[in-house]
Amino acid sequence: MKRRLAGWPVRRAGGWTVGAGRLLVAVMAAALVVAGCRPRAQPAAARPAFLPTVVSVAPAPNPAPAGMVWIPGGEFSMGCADPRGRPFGGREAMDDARPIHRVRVPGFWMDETEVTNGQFAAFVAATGYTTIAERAPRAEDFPGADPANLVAGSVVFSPPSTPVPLDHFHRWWNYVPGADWRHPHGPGSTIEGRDDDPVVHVAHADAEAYAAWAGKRLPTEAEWEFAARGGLSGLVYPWGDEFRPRERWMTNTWQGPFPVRDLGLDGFAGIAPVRRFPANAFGLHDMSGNVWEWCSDWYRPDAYAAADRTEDGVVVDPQGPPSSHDPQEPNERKRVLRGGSFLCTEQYCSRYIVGTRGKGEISSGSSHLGFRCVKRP
Ligand SMILES: [Ca+2]
Repeated sequence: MKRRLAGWPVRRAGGWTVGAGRLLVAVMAAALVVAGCRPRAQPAAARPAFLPTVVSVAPAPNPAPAGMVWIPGGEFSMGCADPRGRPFGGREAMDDARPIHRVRVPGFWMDETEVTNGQFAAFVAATGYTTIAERAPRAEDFPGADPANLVAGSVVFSPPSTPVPLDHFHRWWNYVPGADWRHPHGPGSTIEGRDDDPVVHVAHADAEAYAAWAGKRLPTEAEWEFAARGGLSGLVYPWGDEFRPRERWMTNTWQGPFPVRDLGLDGFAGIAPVRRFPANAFGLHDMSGNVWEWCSDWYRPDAYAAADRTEDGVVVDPQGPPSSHDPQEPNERKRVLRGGSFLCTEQYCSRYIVGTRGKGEISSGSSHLGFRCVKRP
């Protein structure tokens, strides 16, 4: 619960105004064939750390659960090369996404889209579930906290009116009492008419509760990246190497001066309903941008180096490290986030790049964090 209040600027309900509209927003193409598997074609490029992805050709089990697509499993190179210097590569080295290493995952079904408000509403209607953002923080969990701050709420993107230094996210995020999945911008805001928007303001336990109700679970980080890469190897995005192939917008991110004004040139200033951008080769939408997605793994920056490997150097079906550690905030327990959000921009955070990693304190939701689920046969 610590992150929910500690250190956050708090904007009182009366001080929040909802803006107009959706404010917030191969190396080797060689014929490597192993039993039951085939490689996907790769563009010729020098990516020495990436080996071809090998996708299982075993038939998908039937029938597929509603709204899910079969991810055939296989073996791939997981991780991200330093993106700095590339167009839209951003300013961070992404050290926590290395070493690039070989990973094998079995086949699974994955939600075609992020879980929507409509789907989450069905879960709440069936179970009476109350999300963490809707519960008042307990005084015993926050010793020394001002009781006036022990109010239910969540973290909301709150753009400043004038440019600010990009030195700390507190300049554009506020803890807003009354913000939750039904009121994504705070009191007075609504999700009416937005059933197809991804649900946000869900903490990790909220996402797990939904998944359990649906007979599913959250993806491991390895499952998520294998699925996002769509059988390709080492490419920058789930669809290829160009951010806008043939000038087409492929993902919902931020355009304009961050964090002051989102121009929405991709069609959306803020969250987009699901399925508004092309699916990747596995049929998955929004694996880059729109909202961040919870994974099941604990976050550690050294997780890839520490993972157990077979004699041939493959990490098999990794579940993540046994505990969390983020040197930047060592007292907080964090799980992995993937995919970036509508706030991503090369000016600040370029985690729309596939293979990059995010992290989130487990009891905190925010206005750009959602999830999708997976299921094995
Ligand atoms: Ca956008």
